[in-house]
Amino acid sequence: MPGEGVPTAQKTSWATFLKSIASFSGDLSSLTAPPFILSPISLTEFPAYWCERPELFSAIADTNTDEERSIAVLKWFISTLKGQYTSRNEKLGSEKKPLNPVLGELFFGYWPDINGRGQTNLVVEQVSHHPPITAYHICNPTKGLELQGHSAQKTSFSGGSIIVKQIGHAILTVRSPADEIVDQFLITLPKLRIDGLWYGSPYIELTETSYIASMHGWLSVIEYKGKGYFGGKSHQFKAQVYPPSPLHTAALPTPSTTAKHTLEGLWHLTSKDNRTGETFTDVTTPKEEVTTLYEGLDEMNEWESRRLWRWVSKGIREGDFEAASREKSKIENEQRQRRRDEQADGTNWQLRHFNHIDSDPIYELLGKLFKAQPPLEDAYIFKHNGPFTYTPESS
Ligand code: CLR
Repeated sequence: MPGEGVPTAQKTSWATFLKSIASFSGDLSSLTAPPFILSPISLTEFPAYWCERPELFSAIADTNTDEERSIAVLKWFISTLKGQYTSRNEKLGSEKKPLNPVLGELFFGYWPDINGRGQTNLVVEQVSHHPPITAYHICNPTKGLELQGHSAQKTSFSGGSIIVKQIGHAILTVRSPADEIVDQFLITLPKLRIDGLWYGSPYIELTETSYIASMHGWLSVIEYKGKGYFGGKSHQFKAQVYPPSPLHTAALPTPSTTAKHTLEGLWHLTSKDNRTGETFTDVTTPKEEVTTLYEGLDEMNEWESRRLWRWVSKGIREGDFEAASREKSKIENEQRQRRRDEQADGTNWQLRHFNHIDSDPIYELLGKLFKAQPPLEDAYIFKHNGPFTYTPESS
């Protein structure tokens, strides 16, 4: 039934919200949404989804050949999708509108070293507010693994759904114990469709294609399909892994036309290797959520997401939306004042943990493997060399 998931008192405001989305494209974060759809969690927490299966991340380092490594990266990537795209439905009942991070907002976390997998650390910073851009750095120094990326969205409306084009990419670097680069992967991100709006219970379906290109020429092409396609199941994918072309051994190789591996299934449940019939991914087991370094909000730096938004989040969690909106206005006014002060002083906000570059050379090089669109992209590079030890003061 239309509006089924919408509380009676909010039906009108939901209809107004849907109308405003329909006549709008660009930055959804600025639209006012009815209370029932608000999430108490900021987008700066989302990069943690990359590492909720830390043993699959660390397993990338425990491979011997370029081929094995490419498969391990694909397995880890596919296994992150359930967390990235369905966890709000599981935790909050449906997809929700996350808190729109302020410029300079931070999130720090880690996954502990268990059974020799090494500790994995996460640093996130909101590097732009208009448009919203989130940069992240995830590293496991013991295993020589580093994932660096940034995330932004362009939204539009089509056929009753919100279409979200993901802007940004991630680079995964694998280093030897002697600190030499063993491999490097360019990871692009799928397109999202947000369905179920009419019913007031939005959920994400992934569409089109994303890629993982390795420095040695291995290329994974991942296609996404939802309901209404073969078999009618939600959350289907098919990944084909192409070896480097033998004709291009010296220069950057292009993929040969036949795939060496085909992996297929449902990204929120299980998938299998078509050739061997063996299970490829299985995300039906529990995942490991990130641990924040300081549990108590008072111990955190004032720019840390959970501390910065604490009263807004509390209001949303407890259903006190007046308090939530009052506290949100405080944060927004403070931000506006800061920008005015900077303008008056002729200064600029300084990023703390990332440097912006206009064009990412690794994106440019590896993107040629699949004719990346656009051919050039900017990026945010982690400032700190070597493992970064976080303290509330150092942030
Ligand atoms: C952010 C980067 C993560 C994956 C991810 C998952 C869910 C996406 C989110 C990204 C961006 C913001 C997003 C969200 C789902 C809904 C939300 C598109 C891509 C929009 C802004 C809110 C829409 C409001 C409706 C729910 C009504 O790695």
